[in-house]
Amino acid sequence: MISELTSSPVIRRSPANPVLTAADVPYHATLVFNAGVTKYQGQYVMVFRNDYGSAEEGRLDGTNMGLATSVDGVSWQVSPQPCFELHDDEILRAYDPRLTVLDGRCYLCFAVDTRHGVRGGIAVTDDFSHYDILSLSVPDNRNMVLFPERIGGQYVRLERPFPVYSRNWQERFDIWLSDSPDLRYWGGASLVLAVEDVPFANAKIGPGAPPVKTRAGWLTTFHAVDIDPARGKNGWEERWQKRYSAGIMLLDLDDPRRIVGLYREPLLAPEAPYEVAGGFRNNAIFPGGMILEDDGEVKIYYGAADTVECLATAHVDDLLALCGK
Ligand code: BMA
Repeated sequence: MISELTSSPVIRRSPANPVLTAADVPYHATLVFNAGVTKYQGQYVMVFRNDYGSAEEGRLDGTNMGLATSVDGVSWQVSPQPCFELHDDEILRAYDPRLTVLDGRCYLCFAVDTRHGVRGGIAVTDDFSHYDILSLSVPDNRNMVLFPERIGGQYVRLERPFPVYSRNWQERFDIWLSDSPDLRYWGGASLVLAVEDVPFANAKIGPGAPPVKTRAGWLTTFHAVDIDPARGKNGWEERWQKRYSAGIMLLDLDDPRRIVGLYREPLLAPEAPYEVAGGFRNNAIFPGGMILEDDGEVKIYYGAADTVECLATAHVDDLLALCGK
């Protein structure tokens, strides 16, 4: 069992946390979390997951995604209508958006629950109202994140397939990378980080926010899950035995399949009140957005307790030092 986990001293939670909650959303919203965040056309842009239902009755009815914009990355204005939703006879919902600006266009990666498995999707938009869906992976795959530039001429993504048959029917899942000439056809798959290599995970890991480029490599977050069968009810659900923490690593600039630095302790572990209590699934930290500012400040956006959206900051040099650079 993995016992106590604490956050790195280099990271600071925003005093404004949570920076977005259901109360900020002008339509039916219940759990507002796991957002993708980027800078696009001169402002901060956030696409958040909204699971709507009734907190009082402990009931969820559906999922859509909402759009919010900000001038400072801390206080957000939510658009009047949801901005993205997939639902038909086959597709149950799309969720957990991540945003990457690449060649001036905004790409949205997301997970799709279908009747025949979970798929990872990539769409492109210029206005957050029209989307061109470029690819949907074979099941089961999710937590897709796109790098913000081509590397060696190829588009590159991190992803998290979930092989159960070959992993003894347990959640032992790892982070992979694949590349593409056109964002539609993906191949060259290789393992990047295995769950066994993360001391604060005993179950699965997955990519967090899209990587940011630094002098020492691609800096990127991931989520790490530990399960303790002794844990019981901790949130809405009858049994919630998992804890999600955030980790950080550094990938080689020219060959991002290669890890050049890995912090072997959590960057962020659930500790703040809005992370450990009062939520749908307490003790869940799920990073989905990361912005490197000109002055070296790194903003990390994360869903907390599957209920609200939060922000933490650190200096890029401190994050690189955690990764041994
Ligand atoms: C994962 C995903 C995330 C969620 C997390 C914790 O498997 O479903 O969307 O935040 O579980 O519940």
